[in-house]
Amino acid sequence: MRSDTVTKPSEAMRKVMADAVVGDDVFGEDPTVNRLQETVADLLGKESALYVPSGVMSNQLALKTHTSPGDEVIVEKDSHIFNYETGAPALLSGIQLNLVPGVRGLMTAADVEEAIRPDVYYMMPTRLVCVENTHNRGGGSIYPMKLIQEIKDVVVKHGLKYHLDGARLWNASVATGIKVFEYAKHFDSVSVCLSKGLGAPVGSVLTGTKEYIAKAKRFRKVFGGGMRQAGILAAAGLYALENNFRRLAEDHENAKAFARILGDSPVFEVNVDHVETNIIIFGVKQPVRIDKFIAEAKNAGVLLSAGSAGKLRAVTHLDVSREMVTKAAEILVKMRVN
Ligand code: TLP
Repeated sequence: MRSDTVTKPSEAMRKVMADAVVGDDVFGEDPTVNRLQETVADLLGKESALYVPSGVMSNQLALKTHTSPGDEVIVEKDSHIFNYETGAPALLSGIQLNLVPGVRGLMTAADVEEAIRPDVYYMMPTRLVCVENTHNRGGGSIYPMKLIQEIKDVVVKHGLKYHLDGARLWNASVATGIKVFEYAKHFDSVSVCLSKGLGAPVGSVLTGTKEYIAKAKRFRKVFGGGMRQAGILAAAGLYALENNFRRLAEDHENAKAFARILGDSPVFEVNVDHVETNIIIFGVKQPVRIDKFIAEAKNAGVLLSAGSAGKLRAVTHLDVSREMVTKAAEILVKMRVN
């Protein structure tokens, strides 16, 4: 339960990978990659899409394509782009991030507007606002549509661009019943991952206008992301979309069941109402070292990861059943914490 990135391709997924029709995607000749790009563009209601190796590359291509060196980009302080992308915005795009604090990852439109730089020559120009939905460090929290719209109003008013890190947009959509294109339509660019809850071994897709994606494609090559017979991987992505999208509801139920068991114990601090999708962020009431707790849980057979600010993170996915998450929660509850 460290992450939904740990899933392994099923037999059926491996079969479609083995059978995939392929070509050289750097020449645009891989029919399976092209089909995946068209499928995701259609699903998100965007003109064009680009298959890339990872969520980090997808987000970083988005930033690179929207900005010029010396620009500033507004992100939430717990965002993946700021915390887990190894300083890539500075390294690859020469840009600066302006951090806006959020509640469970959600920024307010007023805070975003406040962070926008005035148009004076001695300040860096704000170019872009990024939102993460669902929000990873926020505990899989979902951006309400009203908030997405309110931030968009600010973005439009100030002539900025709007990017969505939708690594787990699928989860938001299944949890709310709001179609992914309804979310995507507010943004200039949207990145989605196939290798999280959908269970593909590799791959993310960046979407936007034709012109934007053509520019991003050039940078993909610059970043070393031009792949050759990538259809073998894209086939897994197509399989994942067809077979593993709707079932995310099961992961959400399992996450709630896991949280309920922890919540009933006096040892853990967890707000079950905050478990909206497949991520559970929880604390231990007694003072403990998180790394030590993670190591002890591992010895007891439960794999967890660290959340933000002294918290633990568990994630449900298609390789853990209700039975397994129940057992995992029971093991944690019985562990001696010291
Ligand atoms: N997140 C990983 C870790 O990097 C923390 C995880 O285990 O959850 N955006 C979001 C919101 C993400 O959660 C992740 C991965 C990415 C982007 C990056 O995707 P990859 O790992 O494919 O580069």
